Amino acid sequence: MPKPEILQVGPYPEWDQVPLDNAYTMHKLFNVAAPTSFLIEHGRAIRGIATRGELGADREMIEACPNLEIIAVYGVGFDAVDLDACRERSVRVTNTPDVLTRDVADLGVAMMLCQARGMIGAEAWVRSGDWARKGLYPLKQRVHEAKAGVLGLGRIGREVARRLAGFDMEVAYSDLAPKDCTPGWTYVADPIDLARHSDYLFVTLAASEETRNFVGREVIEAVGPEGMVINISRASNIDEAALLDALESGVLGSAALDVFEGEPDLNPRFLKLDNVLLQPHHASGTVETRKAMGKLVRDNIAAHFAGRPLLTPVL
Ligand code: 8YV
Repeated sequence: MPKPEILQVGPYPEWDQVPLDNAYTMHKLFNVAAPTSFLIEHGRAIRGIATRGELGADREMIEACPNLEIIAVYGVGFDAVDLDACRERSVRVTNTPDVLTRDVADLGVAMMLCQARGMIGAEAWVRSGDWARKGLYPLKQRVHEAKAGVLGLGRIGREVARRLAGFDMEVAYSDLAPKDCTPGWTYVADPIDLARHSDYLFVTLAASEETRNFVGREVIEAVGPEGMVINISRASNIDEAALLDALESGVLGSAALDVFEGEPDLNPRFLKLDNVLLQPHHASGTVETRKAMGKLVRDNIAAHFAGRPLLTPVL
């Protein structure tokens, strides 16, 4: 039996690449100089696409593979996969929920602490000799007993909220409706009210076309000059131009961001700001979690080609 042919959109760690290369004919699109002509030549043979959360698979790619059966996403977010194109062709889609939830929440909270306490600047203060030369480092912002808002109480939002409660913060959240949750977490229906109420606003919305720019100018301004916005979801959930304007003018105090429009080439305006903490879309980036994500991608693909039920289907 010939091995199924799979289009691989981005690189994976070796511990996933080796078993994938053994089980399938992997076409590594990221190593191809002319992807369009490559797809014209090989598209008909492709039965699966293995991609990453931020890379997805657009309509053009899906249409270039008329015999496509499955798209396996290495990531919980599938907003970059054209689900309509998949539905039209009965293409199955899987993602990697749950295994990354706690790492993403950990990084979100770490980003808040790092930014609030000015840890990056404090490190530079030590290394540059400013500590010895100038003395005490400027005082920073307290986290415990502050008000935290969680926008989107899904899997990741819940884990963020649990951690924030552990830091003795007051927790409020916004979602489409009140959720069954830990007593003491306050539901605030209107995101602008939530932002107004929050010293630290976490964006943990599952991204889709409906959530594009959900955190707009009004929400950002409501967080205010003393407040912080933390984004560990997708850049598209925030109006990035409004965020930059607010950070530059001081209308918003600070931000801690793991995701950017057009990443990894982020808007250079971010690089000039010292009130923003920048991370390279790394919230799920631990060895343990990435191994679990890779295994789930491989297990879903294997289940599909063996005719077994998918482990974590989206479609
Ligand atoms: C990954 C992600 O960083 O889960 C997601 O949706 O975007 C991330 O966990 C990414 O898919 C790895 O490339």
